Amino acid sequence: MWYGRRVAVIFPAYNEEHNIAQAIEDFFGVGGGDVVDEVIAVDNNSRDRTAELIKGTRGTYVLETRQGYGHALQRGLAEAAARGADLIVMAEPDGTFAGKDVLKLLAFADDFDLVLGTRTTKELIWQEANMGRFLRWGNWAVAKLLQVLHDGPSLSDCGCTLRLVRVDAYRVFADNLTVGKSHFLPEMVCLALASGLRLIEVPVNYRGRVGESKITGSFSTTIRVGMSMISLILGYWIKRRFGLGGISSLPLAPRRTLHTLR
Ligand SMILES: Nc1nc2c(ncn2[C@@H]2O[C@H](COP(=O)(O)OP(=O)(O)OP(=O)(O)O)[C@@H](O)[C@H]2O)c(=O)[nH]1
Ligand SMILES: [Mg+2]
Repeated sequence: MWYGRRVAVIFPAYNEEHNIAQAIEDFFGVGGGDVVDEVIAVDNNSRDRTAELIKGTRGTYVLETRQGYGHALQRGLAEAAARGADLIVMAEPDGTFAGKDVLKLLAFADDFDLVLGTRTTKELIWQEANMGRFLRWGNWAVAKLLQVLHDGPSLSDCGCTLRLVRVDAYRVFADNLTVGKSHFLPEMVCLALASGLRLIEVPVNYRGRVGESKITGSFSTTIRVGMSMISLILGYWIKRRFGLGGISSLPLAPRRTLHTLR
């Protein structure tokens, strides 16, 4: 619990046997163990021991058969909301994120609807991390495109899974999420900005991966995902500009007034 609000962590997991159990424990242990109420691990048709290992922990096992990072995360979000979470933290179980950084996201959860991690802060990129110059500036450039075209706050990372969304904010755009593949993250941001939600980025640690990489470990996959993100961002810009696809008609989240400030 975080000041009376239920916190759920969701992990998309595809063949993550090397670190899934440790990650579940790490995130349950945040803040001494009283902060995270539930860790939901979404098994995405893993062919290794991921399912068996999740079931051996106090985490919640969910199977998503539609293959893809976006499908796994969409399922995790829906599951967490249905199970009564107030604050949902998205993360990865591959050792790249530190459970303790959840506290940084929670620190902003009162004032913002979405709190996005950024992995591009030089001092927090660990030596073993897969965040060389190309990936770092590539993530930054795509994030800047999103920021400028969608009138966002300062953004410096388009691909950081570690983020928090308030469940009331998630419900505003949940039905409009469409991306099931690896370019899912910017869609959430485009929809949140179109809905007038409040976003902020906070720097998080980015460590070396445990187990085999599935997305940014390969140069060609990275380029493909980057291109998909750019066309998604441009597509949403066109939809907003010309009021297509129901984007301009998303229900606007209520703006904060003095009365809603705590
Ligand atoms: N690529 C991929 N990842 C999936 C899928 N389903 C779930 N995932 C999970 O999504 C997360 C992202 O994949 P990663 O391989 O970590 O990709 P990345 O974070 O870009 O890069 P590295 O962490 O450096 O390998 C991991 O937690 C995967 O287990 C899927 O169908 N494809
Ligand atoms: Mg990863």
